[in-house]
Amino acid sequence: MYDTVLYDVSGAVARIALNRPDRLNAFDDVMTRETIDAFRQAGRNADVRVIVLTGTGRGFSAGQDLTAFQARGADISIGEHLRHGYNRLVTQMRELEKPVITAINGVAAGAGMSIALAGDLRLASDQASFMQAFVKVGLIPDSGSTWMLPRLIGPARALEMMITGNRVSAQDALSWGMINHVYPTAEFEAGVQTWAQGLAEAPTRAIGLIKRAFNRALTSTLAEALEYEAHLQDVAGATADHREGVSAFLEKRPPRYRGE
Ligand code: T3D
Repeated sequence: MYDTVLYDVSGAVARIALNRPDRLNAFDDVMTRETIDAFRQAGRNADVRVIVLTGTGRGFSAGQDLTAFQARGADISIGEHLRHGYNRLVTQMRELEKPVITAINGVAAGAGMSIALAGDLRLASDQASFMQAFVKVGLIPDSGSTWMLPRLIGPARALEMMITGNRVSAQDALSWGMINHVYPTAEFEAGVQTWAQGLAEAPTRAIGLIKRAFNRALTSTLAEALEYEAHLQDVAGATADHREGVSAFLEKRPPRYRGE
């Protein structure tokens, strides 16, 4: 269905795989468009309760395709290109009211790293690495890296990565708090699957509302956060999954959440 992205749904799990392996899944405009469309499709499908974004081959994504970049010439505004492409994708991933796992199978560089960080849960293979490659081509970090990276690993390490463009291993990324878990290569797929299955059986509406509250709280005062929590808790408290969770607890049985 797509030229540069593999999309499949198995049970409640949608898997989107960036698929330009000979370019380490660098983003050209087609792949950006198709990735956005695949997320839109997964968001609209009520049966889908978790989305996994990964890469084929040995890379997660090497960021902007520099061949395409050069072919564009000098008259195109990079800012406009970001607004219509990566910015939409990153916003979509953060605002989608379903959990998004980024399964980082290999190198994540430039905008590819920003997109890896935009996942709600970041799982990496021990072959993965992270690079704020922007400075190596005379650019500044974009696609959300300036916002996300210091929040995850603190300003000292974030700025060092940004101004040097040095590559950081999955193990260092884990110990710095950039990602959630690292798996030996042979166990990576199974580890991702276990997480995806677990989240697919979770109360999806509550997770969507948690994302909303979490995103808002990153830029709000305590008073605003308290009020927003109270508002969203009314919504969560009216869901079938909330009723099921309480019943299951009282009946001493595992809950059966339907994402409703
Ligand atoms: O307009 C806008 O929106 C601007 C937005 C900009 C956002 C950005 O992402 S800027 C940063 C762009 N990305 C980079 O600068 C990273 C470039 N790539 C690398 O530095 C290296 O490839 C890696 C460190 C990521 C991996 O190195 P390595 O040695 O494992 O692989 P390689 O041999 O360099 O790459 C393998 C192939 O992929 C190679 O092609 P070949 O020689 O086998 O035909 C290489 O050219 C290609 N490739 C890798 N990255 C890109 C790429 N082709 C196009 N664009 C790339 N970004």
